[in-house]
Parts: sequence; C-alpha cells; structure tokens
Amino acid sequence: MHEPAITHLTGADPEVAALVQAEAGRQFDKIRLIASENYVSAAVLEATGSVLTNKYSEGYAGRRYYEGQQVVDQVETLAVDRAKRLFGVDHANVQPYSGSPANLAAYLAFLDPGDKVMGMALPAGGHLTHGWPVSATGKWFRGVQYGVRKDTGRVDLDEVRDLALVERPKVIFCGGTAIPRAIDFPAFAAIAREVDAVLVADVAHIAGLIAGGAHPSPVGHAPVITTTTHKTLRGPRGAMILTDAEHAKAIDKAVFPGLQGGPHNHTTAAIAVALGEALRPEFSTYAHAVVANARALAAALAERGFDLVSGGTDNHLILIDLTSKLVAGKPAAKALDRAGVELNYNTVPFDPRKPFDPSGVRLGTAAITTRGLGVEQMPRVAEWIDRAVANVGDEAALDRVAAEVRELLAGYPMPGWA
Ligand code: DSN
Repeated sequence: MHEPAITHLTGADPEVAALVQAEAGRQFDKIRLIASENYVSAAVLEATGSVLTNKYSEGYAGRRYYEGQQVVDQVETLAVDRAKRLFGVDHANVQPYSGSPANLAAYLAFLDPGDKVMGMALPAGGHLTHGWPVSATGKWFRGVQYGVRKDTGRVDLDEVRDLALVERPKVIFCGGTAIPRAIDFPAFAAIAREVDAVLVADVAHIAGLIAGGAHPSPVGHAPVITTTTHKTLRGPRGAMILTDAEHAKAIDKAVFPGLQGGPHNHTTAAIAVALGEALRPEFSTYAHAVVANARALAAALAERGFDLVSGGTDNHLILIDLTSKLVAGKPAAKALDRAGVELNYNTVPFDPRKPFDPSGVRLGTAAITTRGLGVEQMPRVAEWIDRAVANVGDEAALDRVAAEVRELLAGYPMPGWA
C-alpha cells in the first residue's frame, strides 16, 4: 500500500486512488533502471503533498507580490541555504519548474534571440534544450552542436575547442542525458574562457553524485549550473540553478519575472527536505554505491557480449548499442518491461535508426541503489537483461524473468510503500 496512506483520496476518489496504488505496486515489482528516475523518501512525498500547494508567492523571499508569505519565505530560504551549503555555491534559485525551464532561464539571462549557443547534440547524449533544432532553443537561437568520437564514444575536447573558436557561441552547455562518462568541467571552462562564453553545466543527471562526492563538481569552473532535483539527487520533480555571485541577479530575473509566475511551494518544501537528506553522511554512501552498482552492472553486461557506448561508465548511466544483438532498442525495451526490467529505448551516437525506433537502450542505477540492491545483485540483473533481450516476443520466457524479479524485490523495501 502507498505510504503515506492515501485514506482521504481513497474515500473521495476511489478511481484515482486505485491508480495511485497501482503505480506504487508497479514501482515495487519492477527493477527500475530508467536513468533519470529514483524513489523519493516518504518525507519528500509528504512535503510534496502538503498545503503549501495552496499558496501563491510570485517574487523572492522578502520581495513578494502577494501577502501571507510568513511561512513560504522561510521554506524557500531554507531550500536556498541548503542548496548553497550542499554544493558550495554563492547563490541558488530553487524556483524553476523543471530542467527545461531552468535551461531556458540561462538563454533569457545571457542570450538574445538569434545568438549562438553550443551544446552536445541530442543523439550524442545531449539534451533538447542545448540548442537541438526541434526545441525552441534551436529554433529561436542558433544551435551549434558537438558530439562524441566514433572510436571512443567520448567527447573530444579538442574538437569542442575548434568548434567554439570558429563559431564563437555566447553560451556553452556541457552535460546531457545519456553521457556515461565523467564531464571534464575544467576543460570546458578553459574553452568557454577562450571564446568569452558563459559556461552552463547542466548536471541534472549527476547532481546527486556531485553532492555525494562521487563525481567531480562543476563549482569554480561553470559560473551557472542547472539541475533537476529528481534524478540522482532524489528529490521531488523540480529544478534549481546554482550560480556564482556575478551571475545571480541575471538568473533570478530570468526565472521570475522572465519565464515563470508563482513558484510551486510544495515542491520547494520537498526540495528542502531532499537537500537536507543529501547533506547527511549516508547520502555520500548512496552516491558512491550508485556508481559502484553501475560499474558492476556494466562489467556484467560486457561479459555477456553487450556493446556499451564508451566501453563502460564513470557514473550512474549505461548506454547499450544493441546492434550486435540483432534487436532494436524499442522492442528490447518493451520486452524488458514485460520481464520486470524498466528502462528506455535511446539513440546511440551515430545511430543509423530514427529517434522513435533507435538502436540502443539507456539504463541507470540510482533507483535500484536507493532500493538497497548492491554490486552482488548486478550479475543477476545483467542476466535478466540478457534473457529478456534474447527472448523478445516470447511472452512466457519474459514472464518467467518477471517472476524472478518480483521474488528478489520482495525482500527490498521501497520508500513510499508499506
Ligand atoms: N527526460 C529526461 C531524461 O530522461 O534524461 C531528460 O529530459
């Protein structure tokens, strides 16, 4: 059953309550390997579902456009102070609704329409909002995209520098959504300095690893850092922008009144709770365990003949090119889901297939680490992935895997489920 209990919802709207229970049960029964997902604590869930959702508070603490901010100002200040302490930054804005709006704030702060922005190409592992053509950021700005080397699957920083010197973008993004390797923030900072661009580090995927000391920090290298709060950081769905003192005002103005109205105060409270959790020593243990699990899973998959982009991982994320397994990403992902292993189909660098039917799958170990699985379980997880991929279309074989997954997970408590 969902925890905290949803007794009022069950009485008032049994239809929705049943769906909430069904989703909680689904999350309990599955090996959740979507690299951008996690399990938040019951405390984060309670804050997210609190009466703070009732309050409007356009503006910032002490400078609001509505009355009755005695409590909300304290909530937001707490979240801001914890973010500053956790990441060691001068300034934090905790109001962006999610990662894409957080990145848009960087555009509004530092670019005019038509200006050049440089970011990693989506098929190479970047994000839509880093100037990719189908996004507003690629339509209203001139996107210049770097990728990875074909032979290594890694970013070639000499290539990034050459491109930056030719194109002279005003903003450079580093980071993305499908990057299995550590990001070299000092190298990106040197390139940005050389062309006088603002470096924005989008650390949405790895924020929790950075907070826990399991990935190098961009602080001191990127003056502007955007992140969601719900991936490895294990908070509610939301975002933050961390800056040095120089860029603080421009970012605050861009978020409000530039892009948004009132912040979602229930989310802000939940972000404060998650940041409080991340400030505790056990969060560092979790962050290192996420990486250890990813490395162990990558090694076990490689042993089974899976072709890993870049050959492995430095963080929580693994990108598999399934071409050598003679199956495309989408049917494999659907078979895996039936087998109780949830991940997403994904393009791989230089993918000859289309984004809606690509060659790869992407997985991450944050949620299963929160659930309590350790390196000793990773060979078993790799075996399930292998069996599901080998049995696409054989529903009985996939159901046998799903039963084994459920049996293992029954022994691992899930936050949000009692
Ligand atoms: N959807 C997020 C992810 O899965 O990485 C990025 O927007």
